[in-house]
Amino acid sequence: MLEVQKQLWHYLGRFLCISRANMSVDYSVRGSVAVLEVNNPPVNALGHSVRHGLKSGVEQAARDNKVKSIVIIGKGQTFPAGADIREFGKASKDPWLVEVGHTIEASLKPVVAAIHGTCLGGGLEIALFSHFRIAVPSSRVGFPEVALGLLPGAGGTQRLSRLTGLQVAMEMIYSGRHVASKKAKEYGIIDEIVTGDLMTAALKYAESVQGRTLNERRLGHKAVPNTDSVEKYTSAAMAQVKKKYKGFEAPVACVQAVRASAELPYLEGMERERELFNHLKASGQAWAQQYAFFAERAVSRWEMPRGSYKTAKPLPVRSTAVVGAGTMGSGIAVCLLSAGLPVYLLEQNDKFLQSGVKMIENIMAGSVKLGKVSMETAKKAATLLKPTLNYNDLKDVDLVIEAVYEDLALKREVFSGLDKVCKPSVILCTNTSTIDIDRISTATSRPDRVVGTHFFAPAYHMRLLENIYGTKTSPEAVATVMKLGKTINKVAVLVKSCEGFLANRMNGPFNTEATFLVEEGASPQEVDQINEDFGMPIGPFKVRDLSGTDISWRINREVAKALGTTITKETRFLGGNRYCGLNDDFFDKGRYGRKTGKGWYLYEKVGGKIPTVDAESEEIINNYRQRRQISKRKITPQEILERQFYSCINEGFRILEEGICNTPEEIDISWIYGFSYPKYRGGPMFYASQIGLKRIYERICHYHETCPYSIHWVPSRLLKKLAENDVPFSQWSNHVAKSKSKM
Ligand code: 3H9
Repeated sequence: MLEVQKQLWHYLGRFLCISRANMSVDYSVRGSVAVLEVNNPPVNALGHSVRHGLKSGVEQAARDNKVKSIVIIGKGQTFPAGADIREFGKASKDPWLVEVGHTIEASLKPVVAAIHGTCLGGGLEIALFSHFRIAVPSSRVGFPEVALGLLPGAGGTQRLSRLTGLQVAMEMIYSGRHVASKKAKEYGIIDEIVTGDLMTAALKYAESVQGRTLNERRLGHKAVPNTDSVEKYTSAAMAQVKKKYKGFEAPVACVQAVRASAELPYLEGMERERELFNHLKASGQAWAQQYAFFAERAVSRWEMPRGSYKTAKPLPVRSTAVVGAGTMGSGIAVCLLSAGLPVYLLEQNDKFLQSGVKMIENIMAGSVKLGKVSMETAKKAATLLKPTLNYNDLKDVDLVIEAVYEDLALKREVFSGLDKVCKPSVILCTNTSTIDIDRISTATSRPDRVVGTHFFAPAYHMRLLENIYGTKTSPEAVATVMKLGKTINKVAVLVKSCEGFLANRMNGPFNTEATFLVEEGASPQEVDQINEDFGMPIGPFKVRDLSGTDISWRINREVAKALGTTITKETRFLGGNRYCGLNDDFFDKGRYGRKTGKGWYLYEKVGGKIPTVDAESEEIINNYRQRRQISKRKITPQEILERQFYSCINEGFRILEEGICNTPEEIDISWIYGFSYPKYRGGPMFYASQIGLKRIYERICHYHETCPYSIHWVPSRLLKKLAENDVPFSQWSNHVAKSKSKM
């Protein structure tokens, strides 16, 4: 059979003048134009065989007298979207991308890059080595390497500035921004935007440039414009990098590399780019960011005991409803509306409803102002929003998201109301952040249709969507909300229902330890600063002031109620676990956080954002310690970091052990998109693998001994096993699967 295929290919190739330099680039001659069609699905990444195919294709075209010009084009959905990231970390194989590029640039026959889809990274570098670039209107170009902890390493930093000038090149490269064809043409990156069939347009364009002198088309020969402003552009770019990408190494190196394009001759600039690229490539940050790239894609391959992404089909969602127009409900409505979905917004009275509508309008207006949403989308959203006080209006919608207060009785009442009016195929979602899905779903006659969709505040901004299945939730319901995540531009992670689910459950010990550390002697500002230096956007006490000390106060009372006890000024243990009532003292003084102008910090006004340290806050903490005869001790930054992050890592291993999720990737992505954990550290589980599980396990055992009354320090069995057997990170999931099957 294989032999027959080979023969067929041989004859077909001779007939159509098609050959395959290798399996990844199809070479054909159409009239006087050689066409190099990159064929490496899904994104035509420039792996070794593509690089080899492109180089040998250009060389073959050079030898063929019939050929007068060359087209490089991508087969399938896109022009090459970059180097093959999976090859990073392996021994590199010749030809490397720069060599391929210089072969293209040196070609005496004009080379035209014909762009569609996403022409990114190494793909854009190949286009910039070509003499001409044409693109269809829907295509986008850019250098996203920075998101992988890298910089464009095949001449991108030296060549883009020669076309666009320094300012645009610096900004495009340090931000990784994708640019649509129209803008790319304005910048001079694209020569012509073509419509209709790209291949036909490319052949026509390639014929039109035959015989053209190519020297002025070779970017390596061109000078960078406005080099006298290099200092000005560099300092402006560095200021932006410092502000927007604190802690990330790659954006700084991106600016340095583009600067070199203005200060050094082309080949020396290429050398500088190489040096900086190699430095980044070997760094822990690049490793972590590339891990995060694949982890983000891996979490979409969800699995639950009764089904998986392979077998379950999502139901179509054409219309939606949100129940509850408070802060979360309004934020969720914005997400749905921005994706073009009609939304019924249901409230119990007109006052709450109007306040929700106003909130949605304000969020939309703010997003337009920040350039996050187009005016067109905002106008369309306004027409898609249908405020209502009537449950019956929800009878035909495909999906409902409940976002009322975190109160089980109220949620059950809402679900029972929905059960009465909604059509049989509806998917009923709850935005609960803690309550077991089964306790809510049993209020309906169709628990298989009930699923958790936990958004993170602010819902229109944070990208995590934690989807939660209960014991009865159907794979179809899960598939629908996982797809919904994509539709509304969230990163959806599937978890099994349990108290706190994945993200908040891990956040518990992280936050509890922060309070214990202050109880023992650290100051809130010290703890916040150490967290911020680690890479968290704001420290845990500033976060608490943002959400309100009243929230933690209420949650603690709920916990006590569930345990059949109450919290008093003297409470030091709750359910046998260490308890710290410091937050209660702030609450008792009316210091609820930003909303009252003071909480753990003092703010410039009610609703203010600038925290300062004040005497009253210090007094509350000192009095608290005195009352309990706690003598303040000096706590090292190392201890602060270990106690907060190692306790949450331990909880992460328990979550894996209990089958709440299946992989460490699901945990890491939840922290990156739910709590803005620094991507350059990969996520708490990846971070643990970098520290080494033996060390993590030892320290957890140490804190278990020194803090015996905190259940979160009881070492996870899975962690112990992995640490003792020195299991590499890539194998953790296999061990999770095995330990689950034994449970
Ligand atoms: C670079 O170019 C360095 C050079 O400057 C210098 C070198 C010397 N490699 O995202 P999707 C996989 S660095 C390997 O779901 P979409 C991806 O893992 C690179 N694999 O699709 C997934 O696999 P799976 C610079 C890649 O339509 C599948 O393709 N370029 C690569 O939502 C589909 O991906 C970038 O950083 C790759 N480069 O989005 C671009 N890209 O199905 C990174 C994707 O097994 N890529 N895959 O999970 C993207 O931004 C998006 O994938 C893209 C498509 C927008 C292209």
